[in-house]
Amino acid sequence: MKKSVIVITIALGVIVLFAAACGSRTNSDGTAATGKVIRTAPIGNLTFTVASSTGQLKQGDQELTLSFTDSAAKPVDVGAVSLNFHMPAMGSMAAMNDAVTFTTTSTPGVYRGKVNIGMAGEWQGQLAFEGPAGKGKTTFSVTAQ
Ligand SMILES: [Cu+2]
Repeated sequence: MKKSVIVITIALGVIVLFAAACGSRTNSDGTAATGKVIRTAPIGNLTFTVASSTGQLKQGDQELTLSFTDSAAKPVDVGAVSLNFHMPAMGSMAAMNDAVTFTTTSTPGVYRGKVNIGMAGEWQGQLAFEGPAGKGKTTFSVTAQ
């Protein structure tokens, strides 16, 4: 009797561990879960989406997901991407530029990014791509918390 209770407890523990491992793997490779949307807008005839686990840009180090999709919401490989967060000079404060460092994921058209946002406030995202889908460029505003 005691033995079977222990076996069931261990089995449940293993299931929980597997579920946790699956969840984190899906998130870190960026294929299925791209997180919560920070900003999505058209770029050329595609749509870009910047997302993170919180859905908000924040001051400091963070990870973002950037994806490009067509009108059917299918990811599109756009080749090389760049995203710079720019804040114009204000009074005695010099202009700031915090560029995102991107890596590709197993899904073409979905990129993982790392950025260190220097301060809270209003930033201008300067986004561009160049590659198999041609060239695209846009800017968008976003407030860092
Ligand atoms: Cu500033």
